[in-house]
Amino acid sequence: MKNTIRNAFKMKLKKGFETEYKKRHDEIWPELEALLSETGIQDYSIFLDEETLILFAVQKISADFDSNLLPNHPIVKKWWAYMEDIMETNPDNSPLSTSLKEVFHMD
Ligand code: RM4
Repeated sequence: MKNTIRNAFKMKLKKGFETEYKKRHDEIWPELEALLSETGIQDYSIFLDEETLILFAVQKISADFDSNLLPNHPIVKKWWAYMEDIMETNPDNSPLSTSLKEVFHMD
């Protein structure tokens, strides 16, 4: 995919759910994965800092990525409701998320 932008953000896991979080992502719903891909996300990783329970997410998004599309999609809403018990979330079940600024990159 051409014209991609690296996007990074952090989220927060609730204590005691390290194994469960990994398990749910190992078994990610195929329809969610397909949706993320169709929306223009690729090369998406989430890393866990086991000391702070910060989840560090990094992905490539297409330059024309529409950030309004996913939060309003029924599959994403269902996933967020499913994940709500193990992550720090907003009242609408979306994960608490903070954008991160890129300060270095090497290909
Ligand atoms: C995360 C969180 C994100 C989602 C990934 C797949 O735990 O719910 O919003 O993009 O899963």
